[in-house]
Amino acid sequence: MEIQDLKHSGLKKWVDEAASLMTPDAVEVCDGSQEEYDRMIKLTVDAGLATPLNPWLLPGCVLFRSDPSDVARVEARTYIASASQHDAGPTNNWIDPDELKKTMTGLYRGCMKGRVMYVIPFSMGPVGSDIAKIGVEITDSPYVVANMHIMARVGVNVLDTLGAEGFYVPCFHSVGKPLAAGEQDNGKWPCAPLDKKYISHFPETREIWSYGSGYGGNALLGKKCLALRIASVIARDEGWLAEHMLILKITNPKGEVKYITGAFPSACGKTNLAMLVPTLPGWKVETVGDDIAWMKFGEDGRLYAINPEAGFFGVAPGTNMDSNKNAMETIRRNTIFTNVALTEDKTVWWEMIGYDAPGKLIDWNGNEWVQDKGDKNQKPAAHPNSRFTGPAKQCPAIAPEWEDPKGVPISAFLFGGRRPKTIPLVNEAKNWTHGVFMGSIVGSEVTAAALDVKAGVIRRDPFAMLPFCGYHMGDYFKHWLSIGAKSAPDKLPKIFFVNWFRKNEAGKFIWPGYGENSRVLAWIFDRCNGVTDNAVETAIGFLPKIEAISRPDGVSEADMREILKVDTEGWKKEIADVRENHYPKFGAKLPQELYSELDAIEKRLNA
Ligand code: GTP
Ligand code: SPV
Ligand code: MN
Repeated sequence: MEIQDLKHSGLKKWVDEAASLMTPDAVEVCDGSQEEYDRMIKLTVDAGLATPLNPWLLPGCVLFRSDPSDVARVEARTYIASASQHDAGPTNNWIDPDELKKTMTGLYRGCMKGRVMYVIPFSMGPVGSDIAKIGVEITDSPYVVANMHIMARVGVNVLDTLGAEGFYVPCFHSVGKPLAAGEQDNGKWPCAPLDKKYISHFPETREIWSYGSGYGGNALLGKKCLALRIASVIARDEGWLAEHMLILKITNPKGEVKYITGAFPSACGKTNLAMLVPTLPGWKVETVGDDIAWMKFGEDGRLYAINPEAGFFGVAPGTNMDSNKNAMETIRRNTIFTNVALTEDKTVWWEMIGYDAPGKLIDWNGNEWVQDKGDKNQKPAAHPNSRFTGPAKQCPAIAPEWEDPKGVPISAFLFGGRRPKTIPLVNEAKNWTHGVFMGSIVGSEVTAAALDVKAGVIRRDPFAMLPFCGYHMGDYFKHWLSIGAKSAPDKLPKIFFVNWFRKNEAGKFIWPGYGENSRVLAWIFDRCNGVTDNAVETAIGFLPKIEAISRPDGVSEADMREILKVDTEGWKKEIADVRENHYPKFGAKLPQELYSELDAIEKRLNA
């Protein structure tokens, strides 16, 4: 399709203007077809950017290696350019929108020279659903086009739904590497240096401008940029929730069904939990979404969630047949791998894939790599934030209703992070406000999912939304409180905290996690069903009675007591840190109700 085929006059004008600014060699409107996908992959293979994988073992799969500087989100280069700095809040980077647009217009000028400009109409959420939102991404990266085909609904039916004057979120993306006459990428992943990268959001005008990175959330603009940062602003304005949450369906041995969402920071276990294979007999978990949930109230006063995405952009390392069989089966075909290692028979390998590296590999940097288990300091063959992009419909555990436009009714929200100490395996909030308080203080060890934050240290990541909230986090807490006031307490999801990552003195995980997490989900399920004799009320909320969660192999009763107790001293430190370092950041925007919760928990801990 070409520009003149666009029926939406605003869209046509916007594309025309972008083309004259960015001066590509050609402009192409994407139709979302298989032919188009195959052509994008062929282009990247011909440019030396992609390696087709073994068609017998991994049909339709391909491997990309990115530039070593372009391997994850760049939080320090991510901007919320609201008209007023105050509206971006203390946790977002801000630049005056006019100034930022001026700078970026300078960068965009001529940036697509030697390349094709692709115009990608996409829908986040089933096409035509009331909850879905349409975006149009302009990009010069065929890698982005192919990934968007998997992660969103792309193509002509989106344009039909948009019609002649529908609303869409305009998204600019360029890798920021124009080509001189005759120049080709020639095997080198195109991107711009760090100080030229910008991942910018204009919340009032609902625009996204991204420049200089080709990786993940920096470049696939439907995901974090639209479905979280811009959508969180729209959700605030319209009274719904756009959250960094997985959505799962759980069925108990009696055949009763509940839906649960969970917010954990990046690389803290959402994909794994969403696809969990229960070790508890008779229980079943199915997947609705693994990263983002949009939730609106139904007429019955319950919150209904949809997964706005159509694929999984999942962390590869650690994924194996034991930890996540459903993910492994999803990515057997039609999958894009980025920054994993390549084997001699043209398949993929990564750390903790479940078996030793078969022979000589090519690591994510493109160098020969032979596993040396004696060398504790050997650099990994796959980048820790290497990822797979796989179609959700290929997941054997995908719930049949995953594309239901009205969404699924949510019974519980989980919050959690990586906390080696203090935070118990699971506890339940006393009520909505207490739950919002606990969501607001979530902390987690930083992972490799962002480039520029120091991995390993614990940082507060409220609601797992720290890098993804498009406005002032204090207002976001207030929005959560207001959602709780919109419905009856028994219609609202119950709020739980989980921590799969407690470690013992030797630094080993106490809880085996993965499929064994079903034991915790079963307790949560029962709590949602009104069971009360399985918990005790404590200073921090409801904790399971020791025998209320069955023990997996290798977990002793003493271990169970350790991870299900109230660590009073640890919690006092936690509360002091919130009072001294976390809450003051939000100034007058921090809702008084949350300070009252802080006072109340402190009092209970001191009682
Ligand atoms: P994003 O896609 O970045 O938002 O990450 P995510 O929250 O979906 O995390 P994911 O499920 O991909 O897990 C990230 C890492 O945590 C992987 O290496 C997993 O193997 C590991 N992990 C997931 N669940 C558990 C668990 O229950 N216990 C332990 N110890 N590790 C886990
Ligand atoms: C995350 O970092 O939370 C991700 C990966 O899900 S990315 O799409 O790159 O944001
Ligand atoms: Mn994520």
